[in-house]
Amino acid sequence: VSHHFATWPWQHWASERSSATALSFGEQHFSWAEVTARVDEYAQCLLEQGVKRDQLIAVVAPNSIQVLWLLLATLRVGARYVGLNPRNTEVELNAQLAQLQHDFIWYPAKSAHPLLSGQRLYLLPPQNPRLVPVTWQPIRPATMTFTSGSSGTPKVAVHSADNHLASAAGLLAWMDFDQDDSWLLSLPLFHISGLAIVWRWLYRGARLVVAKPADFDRALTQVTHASLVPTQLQRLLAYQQCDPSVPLVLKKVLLGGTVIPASLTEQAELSGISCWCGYGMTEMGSTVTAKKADASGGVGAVLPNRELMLKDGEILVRGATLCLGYYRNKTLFPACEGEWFATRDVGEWRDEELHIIGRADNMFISGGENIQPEEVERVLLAHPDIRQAFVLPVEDSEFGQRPVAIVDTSSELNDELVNNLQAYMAAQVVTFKRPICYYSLPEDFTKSGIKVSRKRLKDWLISQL
Ligand code: 4YB
Repeated sequence: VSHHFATWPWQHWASERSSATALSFGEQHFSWAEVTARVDEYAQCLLEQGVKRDQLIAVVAPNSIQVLWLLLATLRVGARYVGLNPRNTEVELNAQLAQLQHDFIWYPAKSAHPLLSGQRLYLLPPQNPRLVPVTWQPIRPATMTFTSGSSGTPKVAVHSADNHLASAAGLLAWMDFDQDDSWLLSLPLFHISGLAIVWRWLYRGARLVVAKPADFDRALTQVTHASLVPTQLQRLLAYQQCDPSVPLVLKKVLLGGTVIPASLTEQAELSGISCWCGYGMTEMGSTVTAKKADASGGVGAVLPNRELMLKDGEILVRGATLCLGYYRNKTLFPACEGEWFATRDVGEWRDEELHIIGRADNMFISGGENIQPEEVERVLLAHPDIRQAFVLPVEDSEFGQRPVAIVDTSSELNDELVNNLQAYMAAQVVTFKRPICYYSLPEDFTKSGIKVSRKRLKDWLISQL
């Protein structure tokens, strides 16, 4: 067993450390006793609107304190939480909701999508202060999370509180996070990386910081811990450089979700931020392998409560953090055929450390030669002017497919920079792997959620040809 909670974690901490600060939101602070009282109030409010155990509450919203209360209250009444990305189009959201067959929906009053299906929930003060008791049963389904679904339609991974707590326990066995430390809710609660922050907070009984969007950059300098995708860390370092007088409380960041350039973690360490590199996925409740950042491009070793093996190069995983299954048509389906979950990632062990080669689905063939786009992207990312890089195939009558690059650069992508990039690549990679042309990454890709979707990039690229 990876945890010792005989009740909801916030109630556990309310009895152990009742007046310790559990949660901060701007100038507002809540002790564990206050968090517990607030969760019970929101839980009562859900019950009064007809929410029952095992029902599904869909939440379409960016992070906010309300979404956090809603998540905790949903767990409290034995219902299930699923977050959807509010930046998705209405068509995408309705397709996702149809797949979920949710019972209730919540979105903020000022939502861009006020017409979504389902019985709408309201967060109002409860009429009746008495709470119908529900017992803490950590093996039951608690959250559902859409996978990033790089190929095909996204699936919905179902996790129990035990799965999430096993994930938190394993990571925190390696990465220090003390009870008086604070972790910023720095990634969305509709993604596994955001949910994992909440469960680490609950596991440790530490402090969670929720920031208003306008305060996010400042909040990031004032917490001790944050989970970031590499582009967020890049932005933080740029922000620090603009105003070095802002003192940095931040001491540890957990990075993940995509390739983590060593040049980035080296720069962060110079600002006194200790970086942890992780490799993980939705199905495994976030991080699977991790290490303290160093000069190698690997993703470290396997954390406690997870197992990992390679089969013909593919990474297979299992353990206490693996989801209960996928949810479809109100039914739970197994996430894997055998005991192991096949990630579709290709990896390799070098000196006791896992290295990610790339996703099997991303590989393409040019003139009979295999190109793993991530390999080319890693070289591009090492160029000082490149912040983000994607290599995608375009149809070609002679070669079948050829690689093109879509890059986010720190200065304008003009002819001079393109020539410079071409010369740089010519010195680094074999001819057939060199991008035949360079496109500038459109801005709306960088600000829409946690990672850039290759499927969307491909559609955009086709529209440019
Ligand atoms: C990688 C990769 C890597 C994932 N190199 N490809 O709490 C955390 O672990 C966390 C902290 C900061 C930022 C993100 C996280 C995550 O959870 C990331 C989990 C995630 O990205 N899940 S996902 O389902 O959306 O995508 C999983 C896929 O992402 C993997 O199968 C890999 O293909 C890729 N990926 N980490 C290279 N370090």
